Amino acid sequence: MTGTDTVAAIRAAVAGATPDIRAGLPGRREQAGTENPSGERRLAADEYADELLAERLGAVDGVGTYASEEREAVVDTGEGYAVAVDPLDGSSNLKPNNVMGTIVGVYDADLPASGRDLVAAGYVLYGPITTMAFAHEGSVTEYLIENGEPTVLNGDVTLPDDPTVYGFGGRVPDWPADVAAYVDEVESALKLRYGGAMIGDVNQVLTYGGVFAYPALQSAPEGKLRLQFECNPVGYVIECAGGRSSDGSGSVLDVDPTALHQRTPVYLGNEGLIDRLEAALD
Ligand code: FDP
Ligand code: ZN
Repeated sequence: MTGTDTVAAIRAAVAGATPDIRAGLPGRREQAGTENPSGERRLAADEYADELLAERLGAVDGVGTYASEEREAVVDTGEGYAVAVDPLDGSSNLKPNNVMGTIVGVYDADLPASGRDLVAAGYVLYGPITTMAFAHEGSVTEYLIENGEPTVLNGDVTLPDDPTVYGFGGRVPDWPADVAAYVDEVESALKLRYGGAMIGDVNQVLTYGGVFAYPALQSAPEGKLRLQFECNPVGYVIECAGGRSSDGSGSVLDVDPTALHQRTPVYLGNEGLIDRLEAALD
């Protein structure tokens, strides 16, 4: 198998798992009674999606490592790429029946790896319909997924030139003053759209243009979102779609990987908005 074949097989495996992930949600909205490696309480649905994806992705020829936000350590699955997965992003949205996602990063390196080692990345959005944005070889394709089968909706997704939305996580009083000042500045031109699931909020930015952030907080200087499983893969998608990612000072893809579950502040969106953000945080 070539690298491209493996990436296609990973994409197909993720798409193929989505009907099973969706079907498993209704009975798994309660707490599992356990915590993930980041100290967050897990839902039964988080564990279920993780087990399912470990099985499906671990079986793909050319996948050598499976890692997940829900597991302390990586799983050795053979020879090949390392896949890093957030099985159910935004799972606190399951109780109120709001959107959630699945994120996958395909690294050609041992984990924790740099975002520059990604060869592909993508995410599934479980909304009124199931869609997937998948970045490979510099471009982003959007798919509709029905019965686990992807069909192309847009073969070259790019951020619109005229951005209209923004969404920032964390409590406003917990934002550093420079983040609050930046939001004051952009909210005169952009509409607030925040749903509390990274993938839902980022996909609005990909669709309408704008800026998503889970910033550094006063109480948590590293923010909340995880580099390997969330920030790198989604930053890669946004950059391949012509946007920018940042940790506040430069591309998220350049953040030094130090630990599998490390967190980083993350800012994603149209180039001009991220340039202004970095200037504001200077
Ligand atoms: P969740 O805790 O529901 O899994 O993955 C972390 C995440 O969701 C992101 O999807 C989301 O952007 C963020 O946390 C939301 O955090 P807040 O509740 O602090 O806004
Ligand atoms: Zn997540």
